[in-house]
Amino acid sequence: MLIKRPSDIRPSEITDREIYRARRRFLQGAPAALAAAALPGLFSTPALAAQKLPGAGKSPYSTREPATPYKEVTTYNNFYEFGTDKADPARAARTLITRPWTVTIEGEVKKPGTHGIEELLRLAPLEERVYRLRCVEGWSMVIPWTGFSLSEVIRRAEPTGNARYVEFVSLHDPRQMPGQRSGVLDWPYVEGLRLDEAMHPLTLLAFGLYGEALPQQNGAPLRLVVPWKYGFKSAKSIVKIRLVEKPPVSAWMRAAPGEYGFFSNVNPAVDHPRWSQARERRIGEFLKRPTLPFNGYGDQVAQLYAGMDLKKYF
Ligand SMILES: Nc1nc2c(c(=O)[nH]1)N[C@H]1C(S)=C(S)[C@@H](COP(=O)(O)O)O[C@H]1N2
Ligand SMILES: [Mo]
Repeated sequence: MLIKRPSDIRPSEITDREIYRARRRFLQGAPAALAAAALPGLFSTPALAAQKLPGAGKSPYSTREPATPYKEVTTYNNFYEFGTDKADPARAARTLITRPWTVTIEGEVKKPGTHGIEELLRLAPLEERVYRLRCVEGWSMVIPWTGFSLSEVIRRAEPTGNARYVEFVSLHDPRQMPGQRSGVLDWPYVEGLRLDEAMHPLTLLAFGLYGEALPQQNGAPLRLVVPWKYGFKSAKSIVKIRLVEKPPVSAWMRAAPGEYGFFSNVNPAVDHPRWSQARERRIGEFLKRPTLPFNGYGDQVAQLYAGMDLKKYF
C-alpha cells in the first residue's frame, strides 16, 4: 500500500452533523427524482449513490466524534480495483453496476444460498453506526455507516461445527473494474475473519453511508466494516461469503506476507515493517493524533484475543 499525504484536503471543508441533517432533510424532500434515478443505465449507475436508504435506528456503538465530511469520505478512497491513487475510485468506479447484485453464502453452512441485494437489505433492521476507520497507511476517518451486524446473515446460514473462519470475496470483473487489468493484487480481493470476529456485533455489513446507498467508490452495494482492524480488512463490493475451516489467505497476505498479517488489529505498539503505527492523521485535521489499541474499540473486542501474542499474530 502506498502512503500519500492528504494534501488536497482543506480543514475548512469539515461538514458537521448539522449539514448532514440538512442534507438528509433535502433528500427526504426529493422522492420523485430519486425514484427516477433508481433506473440503472447500461454502463454506469452514478445516480444510485444518491438513493436514500430506509430509516436507520441509532446504535450504542456509534462514536460521538464529528464525522469526516461526505466529500472526503467519497473522494479519498482505497479501492484498488479502480486504481491505486486516492482520487481514482471516485472517478473510475462509475462503471461498477450494482443492480442486480447477488451474494453467495457457501461452505461450512447448513443453509447455503445466493441472495439478491434487496433481500439482504431487508434481513434485519438498519442501524446508523458512526465508526472510526483507521487505514494501515496512517490516516483515519469517522464515517456514519448504515447497515446491520454481519452476524444477522451468518446466523441465518447456520454454520456447521467445522466453520472456524469466514472468507469474503469482492467482485471480480475486469470489464467493470479497470484496476483488475493490472497485477497490483492477485484478483479477486479476498479478506478473512475468524468466526468469532465475524459474529461480533461491531462487525458491520454496510449498505450505506450518510443515510444514502453506498457510493460505488465506497464499496457498493454492500461491504464489510470491521472498525478495530486496519481498513483493508473491510472488503468492498462483496459477492461471496464462505465459511471455512482454515484461515483464508487474504489478497494482501498473498501480496506481502511479511507486511500484512491475518489479524491486522489496529495496534500502535506493532509497527508496519516500513513505518510506525503509533500515530495517525484524521482526515481534515492538521496535527497527528495517537492511534489507540484496537482503534479505540478495546473494551468491546480485546477479550477476543485474550492470551494471544499480538506481535506474533499481527
Ligand atoms: N475490494 C476492496 N476492498 C477494499 C479495498 C480494496 O482495494 N478493494 N481497500 C481497503 C482499504 S486499504 C481501506 S482503507 C478501505 C477504504 O474504505 P473507504 O474508501 O470507504 O474509506 O477499504 C478497504 N476495502
Ligand atoms: Mo487502508
